[in-house]
Amino acid sequence: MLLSKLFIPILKNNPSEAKIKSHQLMLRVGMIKQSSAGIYSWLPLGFKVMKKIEEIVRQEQNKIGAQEILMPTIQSSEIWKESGRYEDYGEEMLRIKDRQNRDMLYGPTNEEQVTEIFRSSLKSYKSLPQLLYHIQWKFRDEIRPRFGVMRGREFYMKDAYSFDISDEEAFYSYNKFFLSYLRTFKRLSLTAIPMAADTGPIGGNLSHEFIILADTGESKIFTDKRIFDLNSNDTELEKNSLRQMRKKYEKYYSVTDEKFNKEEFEKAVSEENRLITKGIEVGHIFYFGDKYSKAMNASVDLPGGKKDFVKMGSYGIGVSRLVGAIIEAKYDDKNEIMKWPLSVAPYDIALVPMINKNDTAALDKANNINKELIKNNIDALIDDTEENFSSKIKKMNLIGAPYQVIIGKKSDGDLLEFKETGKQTQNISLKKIVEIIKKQKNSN
Ligand code: P5A
Repeated sequence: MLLSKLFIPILKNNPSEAKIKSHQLMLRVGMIKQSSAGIYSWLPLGFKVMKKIEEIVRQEQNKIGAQEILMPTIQSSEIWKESGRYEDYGEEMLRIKDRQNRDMLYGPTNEEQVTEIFRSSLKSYKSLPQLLYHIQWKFRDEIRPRFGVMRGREFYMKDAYSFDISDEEAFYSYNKFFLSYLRTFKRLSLTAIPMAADTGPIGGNLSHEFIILADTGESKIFTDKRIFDLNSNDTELEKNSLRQMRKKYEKYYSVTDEKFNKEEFEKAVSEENRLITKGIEVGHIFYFGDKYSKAMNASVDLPGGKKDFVKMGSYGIGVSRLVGAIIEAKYDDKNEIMKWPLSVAPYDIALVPMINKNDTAALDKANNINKELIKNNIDALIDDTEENFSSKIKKMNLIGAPYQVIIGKKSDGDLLEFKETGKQTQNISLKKIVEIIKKQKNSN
């Protein structure tokens, strides 16, 4: 892609309305454009990153056997009246009337909708377990939308739902999502820690938030530092190993503020291991048994002829929030350098030819390099503008391709001036560059 053709409205300075670095960067490099409070259009650069995150989330859901569906954004109020949440949800719910004067709403979440699908489709325990998910826009009329995509009113969520025959089977499903979340966040190059959390308007009594550390996060957390040293490489989906995996995490005290108890904390964690800090909630999982299935009469026939309500859980990842969360974790705002993990970077590599008037040699060379990169599925952004070198580099640092090639005096013949963003340059061949990037891509 040529930079001159890219729809990328870059701003010289940080917009004054943005208070945190992710919001600043996203507006500055034109990843998003605000439409109204907490509602954004996604421009090419931002959209590309969000789609890559979505794809990783999707792959990890599929790996645990969850099946993708797509439910509507607009829901009928009837099912919410059945569950009892129509009134309870309060002002956060955007209520709409259709032309027949029927009460509709823009879905803030989909427990009711998916329970309705389940109850009208499946009747026997033999069809269980079922894990269904979709990736869809949600709307919550947040009282204080802020920090850009971090707390939006309209936001993109992956939400999954599990249906099981018993509590024990349902915990197994819960643990599958627990593992899947650890793997998803790891592929996004984030350290997300599971913390026991409150269930709020979703309900139930078992819940974990997945939180990444950040001063600008809205969640207050109390944790045993040693939980950060756990590096789960588990892949095994077998019941017992999943139970062990969750136990490994739950061994360390780690809770959000609603669950905090000073006495318990001080008893469980020695002084030198205590960490009280803030974080960003990037995912949240819940187990609520028959809360919805009972209220909405979603039952299955059991082996002996009896019926029982299915046991359900729900599992959310903030896909649009993750774009901001990754920036919070990876943006060096002092030096104005963004380092996207290659797995979600808008471009794999930036080619920066030093172009002099009427001399197209460097740009030609960049275009030739690009041909080879395309053959290897490497996505490059070429700065074909005639701006001065330092503003070119500044811009590319903000856009944040993980690798850069400078095509100037030092890129002589076969050796190219190459660097990983923010690191020392080295002079290496194109073949070697392709190797480095491919290897990194394959490791994800
Ligand atoms: C779980 C899936 C639920 O809604 N129902 C379906 C459950 N959980 S949740 O915690 O309320 O939301 C899941 C994740 O969505 C993100 N999120 C948001 N992102 C941006 N702006 C918001 N206003 C917002 N609200 C929630 C979070 O990442 C949260 O963990």
